[in-house]
Amino acid sequence: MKSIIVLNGPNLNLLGNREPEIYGADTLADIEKLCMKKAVSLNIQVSFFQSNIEGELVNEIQKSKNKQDGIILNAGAYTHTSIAIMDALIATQIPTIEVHISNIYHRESFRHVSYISKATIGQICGFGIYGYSMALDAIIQNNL
Ligand code: CA2
Repeated sequence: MKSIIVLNGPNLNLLGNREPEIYGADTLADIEKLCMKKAVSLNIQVSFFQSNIEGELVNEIQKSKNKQDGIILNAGAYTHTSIAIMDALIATQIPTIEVHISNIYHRESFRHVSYISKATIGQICGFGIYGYSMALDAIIQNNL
């Protein structure tokens, strides 16, 4: 059975508490529930990790090598700054899809740049938490 890890970066643990006009009212627990449901329908295993710390996300990406078949990654604000996360993804060579809840291209110009997209298959943004479910579909359709 294929195994996918869903990684969430800084402040995504706060979802549902603030800025619902941008991120909606759903929480991180709701994202995990949605992914679990999708995983059942796709007959895959899914696991989750969230951290506010860049190095912990790098560690988790490194640990995924030879354990995970794919990564779904919302790196939060590290998307726009982190060469370290980009390098970890390139080093591990695991197929990765980048997800953003909001449409980053409708927002401030500093959010229009993604360092990690250099290391990912593709990006899904602007569809709220359903982007995670779409990413699981896409990574399986991509025939890892
Ligand atoms: O749209 C996304 O998913 C983002 O990755 C979310 C990041 C943001 O820095 C990216 O530019 C786009 C921020 C997540 C912070 O989420 C919060 C949720 C509630 C309250 C405060 C922040």
